Amino acid sequence: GYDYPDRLNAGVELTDAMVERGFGDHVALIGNGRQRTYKELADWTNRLAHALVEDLKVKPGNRVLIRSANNPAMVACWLAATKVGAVVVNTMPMLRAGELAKYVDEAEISHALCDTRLMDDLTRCALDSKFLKTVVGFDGSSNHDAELDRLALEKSVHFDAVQTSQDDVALIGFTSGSTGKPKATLHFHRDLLIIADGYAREVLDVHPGDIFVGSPPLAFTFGLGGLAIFPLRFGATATLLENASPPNMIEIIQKYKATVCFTAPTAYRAMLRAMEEGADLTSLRAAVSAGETLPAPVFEDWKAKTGKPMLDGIGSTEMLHIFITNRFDDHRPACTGKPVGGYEARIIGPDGETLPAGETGRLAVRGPTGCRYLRSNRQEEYVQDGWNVTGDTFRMDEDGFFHFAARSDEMILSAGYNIAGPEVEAALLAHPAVAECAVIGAPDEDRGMIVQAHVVLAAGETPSDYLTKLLQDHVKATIAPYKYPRQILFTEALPKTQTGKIQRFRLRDSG
Ligand code: 3SK
Repeated sequence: GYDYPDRLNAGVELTDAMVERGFGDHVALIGNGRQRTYKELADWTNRLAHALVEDLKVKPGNRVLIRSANNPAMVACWLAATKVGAVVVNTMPMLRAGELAKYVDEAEISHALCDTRLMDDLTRCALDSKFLKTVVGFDGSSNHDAELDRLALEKSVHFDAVQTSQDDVALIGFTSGSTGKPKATLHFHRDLLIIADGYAREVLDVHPGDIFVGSPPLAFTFGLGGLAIFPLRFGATATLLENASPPNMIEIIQKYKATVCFTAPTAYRAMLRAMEEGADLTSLRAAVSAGETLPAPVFEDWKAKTGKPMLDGIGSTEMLHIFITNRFDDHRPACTGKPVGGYEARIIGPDGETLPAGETGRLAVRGPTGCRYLRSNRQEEYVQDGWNVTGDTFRMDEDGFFHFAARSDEMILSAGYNIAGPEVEAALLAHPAVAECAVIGAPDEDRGMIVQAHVVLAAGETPSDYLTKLLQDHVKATIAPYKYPRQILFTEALPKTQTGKIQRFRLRDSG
């Protein structure tokens, strides 16, 4: 268990408490050309907290939206809002007015803090909103002062944070919508610390010398944990990139000798290519991969080039962060690993019964974090008898390792065969002509469904019947032949969420 005091404010724990613990002079955040120590971060967030309470009249429990790319100012705004007892909704910069309006209505958001470069859509959303009454700009670029910065400027660096209790809601995470409408999930102050004191401490063994880098948006709980909570909880340093393209990440890793990276398999593939061209990424001691399945060749290649395993893990916005993971000393390729300490996992059948090792079924988990949807009609679907029933299909082997098969809605039933789309994807990706791919089931008169692959070709390759046949034969030679894609459609790009997850439902809908 976690022995937190009843009164607990995660914003304070990650700032002022770190200064008290002796990390004041240590660099907490790097981004947009500046570095901030823990003392500077504590002072900054306290001044902002005064402005939120005194000027913007934010009250404990108010829902506060933050709109920004990953940068230190976004982290400071989130921490300040947490200190004043607000419930924060972090959002991605690419959301448009209509999408923002859905979040605002669903979470009844009253205040918004917005990078001034991103004001247009939010202002438009606020014009028609019955909830959102206060929108204020902050300077995310560190180049000029915006309204919130000016309000904060003269304030005291001491702030008596709201004495929230450990199970007051601190954060609303919206699911990324890879299967449709985003859902709001609630997380307590203690949950924000549990993911650090559990996963990050046990699996990553974070220490103050660590330098974090990565691509997931802070608006996605994978990013908030990996790029803000984990480094700040242990006195380490977070580098924040507004544009976390693989070349930018590679540059930062080399410049700061980053030690921990959070990103998805596609970026790791780009890093592997960069290493072949001379990039030195050996400073990375932990390469965490999540969000998409990690193909075995990427895992193997990484291990061969760096001598270290990649840490594949699965989490969910509902559970806040990773709950099953590979470990440095306990891992297997093409495998998600074992539950994080404190979590239990089992595979269940259609009636909720536990399936034996080796059988494929839905993954159910329980542990110190769990799903609480804001709208209760969703709750019973996800939480059954205290177990969180994720939308993923897994198999547990005899040694207790969990193996991903598919999201439950990615299983393709074709002529009586149950085929996991991601397995076909992994086979296709192992062919050098394939840059990216997504496999779905397409309706078919004879077979009910057929396996249909949408393929983005590698540079220099051109679509042809010959290539189609070549890829089909390659899949037949790699996995059981009945799984081969009977239809291959070549495309320039795959539809993705803003967090980079492939939206297979869009391919299904357009079919
Ligand atoms: O596996 C994921 O997609 C995920 C989602 C939310 C938080 C953490 C992770 C790894």
